[in-house]
Order: sequence, then structure tokens, then C-alpha cells
Amino acid sequence: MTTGVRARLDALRAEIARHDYRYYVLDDPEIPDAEYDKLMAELKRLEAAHPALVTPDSPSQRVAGAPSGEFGEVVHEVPMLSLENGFAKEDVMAFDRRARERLGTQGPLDYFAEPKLDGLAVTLIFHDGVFERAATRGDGFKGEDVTANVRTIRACPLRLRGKAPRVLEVRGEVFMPIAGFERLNREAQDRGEKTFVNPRNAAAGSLRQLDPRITAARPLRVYFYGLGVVFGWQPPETQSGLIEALQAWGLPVCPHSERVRGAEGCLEYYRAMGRRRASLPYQIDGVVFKVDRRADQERLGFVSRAPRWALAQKFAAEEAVTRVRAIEFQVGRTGALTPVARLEPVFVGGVTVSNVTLHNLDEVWRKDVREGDTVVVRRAGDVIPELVRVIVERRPHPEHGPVALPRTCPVCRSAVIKPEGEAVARCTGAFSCPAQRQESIRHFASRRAMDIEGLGEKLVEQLVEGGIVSSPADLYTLTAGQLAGLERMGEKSAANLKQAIERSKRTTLPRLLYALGIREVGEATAGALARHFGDLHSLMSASEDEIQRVPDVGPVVAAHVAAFFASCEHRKVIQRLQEAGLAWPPVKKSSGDLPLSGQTFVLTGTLEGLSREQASEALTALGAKIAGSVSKKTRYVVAGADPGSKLEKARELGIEVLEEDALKRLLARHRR
Ligand code: 9MJ
Repeated sequence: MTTGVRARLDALRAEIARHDYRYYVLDDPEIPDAEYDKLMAELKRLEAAHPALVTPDSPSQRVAGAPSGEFGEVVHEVPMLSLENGFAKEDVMAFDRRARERLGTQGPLDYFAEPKLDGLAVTLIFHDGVFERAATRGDGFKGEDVTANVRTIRACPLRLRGKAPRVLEVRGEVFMPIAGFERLNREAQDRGEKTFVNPRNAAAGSLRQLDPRITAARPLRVYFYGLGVVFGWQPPETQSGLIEALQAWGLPVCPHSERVRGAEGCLEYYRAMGRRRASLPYQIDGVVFKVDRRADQERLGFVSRAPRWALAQKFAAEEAVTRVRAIEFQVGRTGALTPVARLEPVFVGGVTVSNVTLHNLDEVWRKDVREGDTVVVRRAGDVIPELVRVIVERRPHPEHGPVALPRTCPVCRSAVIKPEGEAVARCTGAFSCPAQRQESIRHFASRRAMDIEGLGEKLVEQLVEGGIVSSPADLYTLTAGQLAGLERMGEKSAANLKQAIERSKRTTLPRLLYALGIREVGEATAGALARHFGDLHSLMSASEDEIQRVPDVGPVVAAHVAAFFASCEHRKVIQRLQEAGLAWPPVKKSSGDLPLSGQTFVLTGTLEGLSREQASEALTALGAKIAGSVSKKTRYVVAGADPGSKLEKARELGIEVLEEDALKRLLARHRR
């Protein structure tokens, strides 16, 4: 029996590794992402059923190990060098002349020219082809052990292809492609979190996470370009040969590197990369020239900590002066307002810049940027232009006042609020704001909200963009014909969806309140509001003060709730929802504490008789809080089948563990 499973596991692992190679190294994927996901799902399913057959180099083992308290120290047996920097044409000429003089070469030397990636230098050790350890450069002699984090980078092979040396240490740069960086920042902004200033900081921040699960969710890539310790292999005679060998082992290398001839070839490459820089998918801050022949490199040796055989030719940071025409606010999908400076268009670093993000209001005030100001804009190593500073001496008279937070949303005119101590201001419009419509409807339909099965992100996008749905109430007047007209929607799925929408009409008040997407109102608060007011009407007519009397509701949440229900737009939607036939059982009003108030539960493993959602719902209805991780504050850990590390943690901390039966008894005891 296991022989068959073993063979299938081997085949799946080899196939997934081959697709990773095609995708990340050859940049030539063979199958669509969905097919790849299927292979990975099968692998994970088989491994879950046969845990003894899991191997450390299995593609399923990218995120392994618990978060660590700190990084271990790694001593580099072969130091990780820095590079000498050049800036002007003369620096390249002088570098080439010195190299030729030392080598006694008359004709031109061959160089290998590489983009200089703006990321983090790392070194990886493979033993008999299996990835074993990764470290950062640190001070060049000692770095930090980032093995668990580098493992999560899917571009990095866990096993080398073909015959590998006994020991191979390879060096390269971990970086974040610009598209991934922009997506990460958009998401952070939507959640009201801080954004990264540039891709380099984002890469560094991601690689230096103590929890590898966070690193795994970051779009990191790596390109390799050098060697450290090697046993059992004779490296090729040239840098260009080395790059080919690395690529053949399945290690990603930069596709824009090439061999060039003499100082002229170097300068030509430098100019060409300067022109291409703005359109590359990653950020570079210059190019690197390396004497191609390894024997020559060895003869040239080192000066202090940099090799004499390499030069980093940096691009100049380009700055330009322009004028701020206006400062406007953009509204993100979750209502976050981002200030943007509209500029007189200015050519800087190879592109015309006419907008720069100012990140958030605190940043605007810190830099004191005002409309009409003359400012310095930079596109340095960074592809993302930034506003460096205001030239205050050139501020016009009469001057504009400091930028103020708009009172109303520039898109929908709903009230804008900026909670005390938070960096981000938000529009309170939810689905009445076109900028937020799609996200609020997706949330409305989500599993823990109205639970409309089959209404996923893609469908919501089509419905909203096609103007078919503009508020949650519109979902309930959709016809099967309208649904069947959507992309990738057959008659049968349209009928199923229609049914799911119908089914969602029978709901609970806490679910509906959560579904409305009121800022700061999660499931627990929705439950507390429902229990306190008993019915929707009383909540809608309550004052901010009355709302604050709900247990665990403070002034910020109360303000959000009151503002939400004060909006005519929102009241209309609620009325239409009720007219569509939404109904929920009466909620038992509670004035005082509930039986499980103040008690925190953590759920782990699979329960048989009820889903995790049902268990949470039942517990929160009794006043309990559900937490994601075990701490000293946890009252009970509920453990189903196959519990994870949470159970171990509970035992460690001596926290009471409830099995499914005990949970059911506890629920029954408190339910009247
Ligand atoms: C970067 N950062 O892209 C080197 N680098 O070579 C490239 N850095 C390097 N090479 C020797 N392409 C030491 C550092």
C-alpha cells in the first residue's frame, strides 16, 4: 500500500518542483495556476494521511517550524564581500585600466555585467543538493540565520536539479518585485496599516520576520550570482559559466545579465540598463561589472573588503523641482483616504511624474506640504517617486493653509472620520460609496456574514462593475436570467446561487449587523449590540451615548455605529433588505453579564458534530470571546480531532482542555 503512495508522492514532488523551475527560473510556465494548486492540494492531502512520509524537501514544507524568538548567528566561512562603488564614466575607465595593468593584458577584458538589485544579500547552503541553511550578509563575517524564512520563497529550490556537489554555498539577492510591493502596500493601506517606503525596505522587513508564515505571504524573489564554500565540484572558468551552472541546478538567475567586452561594453550596458530601468519588474540602483575569468579574479584579489575584480556602477539619484497643483484624497476599497499631491508634470529618473502619494495625513503635516508649494521630487534607486521636501522660501504669497482632513468623502460625500491615534482617515459610506461598493458587498456575502455560498469575489466584481448591483439589497432582486448572463455562469450554477441568496434571508441579527460592514464592528461587537438592543429598530434609533452602554463598546465604535445608521442611504438599504424578506429570530435581550462573559476560548482541530463557525457562534452568543492563539488569558481550549500546536501550548500553560462532548455539555448547561 505505502509503496504506491510513496511513488505518487515522489511523482507529485518532482512535478511541482519542475513547475516551480519553469515558472521561477525559466520564466516559462507550462500549466495555469489552478492546475498547480491542484497538484499541491493532492500532495498535502496525501501527506496529511501519511505523515511519516513527509520529507523536508517536499514543496509542502515551505512554511515549517514555529515562530522563533530571535535569529541565530551564522559565521560566514568565506566572507561576504561588499562592492566598490563608481558613479561617473571615469570610474569605469579607471577600474578597467587598473584591472588590465595588474593582469598585464593588452587587449580588452571580458566582463560579466549584472543589474545591481536593490534587496538583501543572502547566502544559502545545499548539502548533497538539499537546501539546509540560509543567512543574511550581516557585517560580511557574521549574519543572521534566516533559514525558515528563505524556505518560504517559492523561487528558491529546496532540492537542486541534477547532480549536485556535496556542499554548495550560493549567494544572491532577495528582493521584492515592484508589482508585489505595490500590491502589498495597497493591501496595507486598505487595512489602515503603515505602508513600506520602497521595495528594499519591504524585502528587508519581510525577510526579518520572526514568524515565517508572515514571510510566506510576502511576494519575495531571489536571484543568485555567486559562490561561497564548495566541496566536490570544480566551478566553471568564468562568471558567465557559473551563472549557467546555477541556472541548470534550478537556481533563479537574473535574466538581464550579459557578457560584455572592455570598458566600452560596460558603459554601453550601463546606458542601456539606465534606459530600461523604469520598465524592469524589479528595482535596481545600478549595475555590477565582474571580470569574467575566475583565474583573473583570483590574481586580482581584494582591497580591504571589496574585490578588485568587481565594480558597482550606481545610477545617480535623480531629483527635480516642481510645483504642487493640488492635494487630493483618494478613497481605497475599504474607505481609507490617501492624500496625493498632483504636480506640474516633471521629467525625473527617466519618466514623467505628475502624482506622488503622500501616504497619510501625518506625513503631509510632518513635511508641511501645501497646495501651491514648490517641492523637490526624487526617483532614486526607488522606482516609486517621492516628495522629498518643500522649498519653503518659495512658498507663494498669500500662502495656502496646512492641508486639512476633508469632512466628507470626495467620492460619496459621507462623513469622514479619523480615530484618535490612528494614521488613516476613512469614509464611513460603506456600500453607499462607489469606491467601497465591491468590498462591502463581498463582505456582506461572506461566510461569517450572510453566508451566500457561491457569491465569490469574481462574481461580485462583475455584478458591481456591470452596474447590476450597487447595494446589498440589490442582491435580493437579482433574477436567475441576470445571473445566467454572467461570465462563467451556467444555468445550473445560476439557479444554485439564486437559491443560496434566498437561503441567506433566514439569518440572525448578529450576522446581519456584522454583514453591514460598520467600521470596527466585528462578530463579537455585532453580537453584543444585538443582545443589548434586542431588535434592529432600537439600535437604529439609539444615540451615541446609549450605544456606549453596550459592554465592550467604547466611544470610537459607538461613533462608527451611530454615524452608520444616521445615513439616509444606509437606512434605505436596510428598509429594502427588510422588504426583500430578511428575517431573524428574536434576540433575547440581556442587561447584565452573560454566562460566559469575560471568558476567552480557543478552538483547535476538527469538531465532528458542529462546524467551527457554529461553535464560535454558540459560544459568543453566551458572551465568550474567541481568540486565535493560546495565552495566559485563555480560559478553555476546545480540542477536536487532529489538534495543532495550540493544544501543546495549552498543556504547557496548564489551561483546561475541553473535548467535543464537554463543549456540548457546557453549551447545553448555559442555554435555556
Ligand atoms: C546585486 N546586489 O545585485 C553582487 N549584486 O557580487 C550582484 N551584488 C555582488 N552582484 C559580489 N549582481 C559581491 C556582491
